[in-house]
Amino acid sequence: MRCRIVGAPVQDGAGRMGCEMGPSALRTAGLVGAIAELGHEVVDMGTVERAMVRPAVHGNLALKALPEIVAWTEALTDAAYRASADAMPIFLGGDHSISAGTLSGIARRAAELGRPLFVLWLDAHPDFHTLDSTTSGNLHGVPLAYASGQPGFDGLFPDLPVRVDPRRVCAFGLRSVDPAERRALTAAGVTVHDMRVIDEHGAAPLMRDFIARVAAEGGLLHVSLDVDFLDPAIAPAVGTTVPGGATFREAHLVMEMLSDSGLVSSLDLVELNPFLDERGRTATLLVDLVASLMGRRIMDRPTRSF
Ligand code: HAR
Ligand code: MN
Ligand code: MN
Ligand code: MN
Repeated sequence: MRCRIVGAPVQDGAGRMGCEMGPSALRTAGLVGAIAELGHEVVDMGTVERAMVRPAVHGNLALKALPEIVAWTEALTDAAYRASADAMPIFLGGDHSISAGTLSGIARRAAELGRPLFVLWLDAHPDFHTLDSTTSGNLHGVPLAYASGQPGFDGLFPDLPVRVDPRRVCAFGLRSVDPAERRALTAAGVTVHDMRVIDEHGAAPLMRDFIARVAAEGGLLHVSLDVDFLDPAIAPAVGTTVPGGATFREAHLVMEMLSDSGLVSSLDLVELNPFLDERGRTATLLVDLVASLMGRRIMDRPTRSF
């Protein structure tokens, strides 16, 4: 596999500063070496530069840093489209607002390849607010709604070249969903495997079904991994911790099953706030999760062999 690392040091979409340091921390924790060690070709493409900020106004006065996030989305859409030309891009956030751009660029790429794009959204939150429905005004709460063509972004965010079909999105690990998001997720047909569902069924059968769906349609699969998908006890370096998250083994199992599937074509690593970390342990855990996704195994054995 050929991988391209793309730094996206965005922090204006989160409620507190620090995610800007995410790409540095992931590089310091040894991301490139961990991937190369598994036999992949890795190129670190460096850091995306924000586009020029233009004034942007909206009736929702709670919105924070709208012009800045619009400018980042512009730049990241283009970067994601280009980085996915002949390789698997790994986007280093940055808060989750980067996915407005990464998803949009990847969706355009998938459409040109004539492949349906599936999205696995690993997160405590669905990030399915519109500019009208968010009450916090933090724009890391909107990227999935924007990229899947929910209304109200027109004229402010870049026009979507191609939208992500929300019926091909699986939100996995949710445990903090606002009422407006709940209604919109259901109406849009997003598959929601919240923690309640994962507790009852286990992660494996849910993942197996989703992976089978992607394979059956010959799809590409974009994985968007928010640090708060993980339980705060193992991943403290995030501004929006929610108790009851994925355990160490649940998270690794998801990555191992994705690796066995061979379907993952792009990845976001988002919401890492190194200022809140404890001696790099969250960054190190993320690097280990990426290694599992890229083929590191406990024994030399895929899950389907027994
Ligand atoms: N739904 C809440 C809001 O819109 C919380 C959003 C928090 N988002 C993230 N990314 N940390 O998932 O403010
Ligand atoms: Mn998120
Ligand atoms: Mn969120
Ligand atoms: Mn989250």
